[in-house]
Amino acid sequence: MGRRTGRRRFGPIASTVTDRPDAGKGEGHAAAPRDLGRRRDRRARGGRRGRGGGRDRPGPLRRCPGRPAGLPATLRRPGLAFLPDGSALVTERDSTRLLRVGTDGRVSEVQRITEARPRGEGGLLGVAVSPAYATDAWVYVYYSTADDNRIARLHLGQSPQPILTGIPHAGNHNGGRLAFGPDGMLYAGTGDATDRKRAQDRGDLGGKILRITPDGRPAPGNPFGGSPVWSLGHRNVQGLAWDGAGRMYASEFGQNRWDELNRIEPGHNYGWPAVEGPSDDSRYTAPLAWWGTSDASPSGIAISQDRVYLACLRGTKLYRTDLDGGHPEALLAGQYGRLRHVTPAPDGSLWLLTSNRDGRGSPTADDDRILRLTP
Ligand SMILES: [Ca+2]
Repeated sequence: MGRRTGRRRFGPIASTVTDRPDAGKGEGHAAAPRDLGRRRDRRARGGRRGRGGGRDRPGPLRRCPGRPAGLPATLRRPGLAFLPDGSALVTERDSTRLLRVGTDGRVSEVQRITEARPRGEGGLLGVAVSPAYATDAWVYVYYSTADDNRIARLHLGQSPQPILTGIPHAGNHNGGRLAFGPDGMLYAGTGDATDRKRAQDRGDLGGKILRITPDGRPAPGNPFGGSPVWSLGHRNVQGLAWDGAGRMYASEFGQNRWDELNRIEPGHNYGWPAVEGPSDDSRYTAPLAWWGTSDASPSGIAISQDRVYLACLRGTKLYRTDLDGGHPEALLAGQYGRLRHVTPAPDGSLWLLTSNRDGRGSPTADDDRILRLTP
């Protein structure tokens, strides 16, 4: 990644970057600027850049001895969430299998979500575990049907009960990340379903971050009355995380210019499709950090020890930044191929999902894998 400078003038983009539904191609991009890492203008950040360079920087990630759990090569796995016992639930988009990875690394199939209809980037996507799992045993899944994307909850082994339906669906840009916030509410990242005007329509569930109660109602305190919409102007949100102060972050998979790390505030508009990356338009909230799409293409994100980690698909690396997006570092560059997701485990390790068998990677015999790393 290049050394950070102040605001950079946008360079020209290649001629191939029309808004083909396939071009967002979700996880690949037709063309993108050179390898660039850019931050928003220092003036807007209170000049924190001077804070000591390498001081207090965490070291490189290390592989945990004895693991990671190697999964048998299968399809790509968009979702991962931990159960209270330290085992993990993993979704497989195309097979619609819900898998459980034990603390010993063993993998077992819990069930298939037969209600899900895989197509393009749709299928069985995100998974989240109720914060009250010990008493309510609810597991939440986000999946595509023939008509929509929806959120359902289930008790393991039983049929999913839809709690929010009608999220726009298309071959690409289906969103799909689910996560419980520190407020106990369930957040979902949706995509624009390749109809970009959805993102600016408050009445449309596409291109949004949604916030609902554990039983699927619009959460109290949402910014637009009785709507589940929490923030708008998103293209295809695939990563959600919170820091220790309860601030929310999301990754934004850019069309062909800039991928973004955003801090999410209720009711804020993150610009898509009018703006990609930073802008001076006060209607839109600028990202904390942004990268050229060929450099990053971030999917899942995680926060651990006051650092943000972004799993990058096309960029085949793990970016780590400060909580304000500063001091970006590229970790694991090129080592494991495309990285789909990163999640902190209950034991403090980070679990990464590779995504080299999604038709866009170069899988090795070991792919796809879960990597377990020590921050
Ligand atoms: Ca944006």
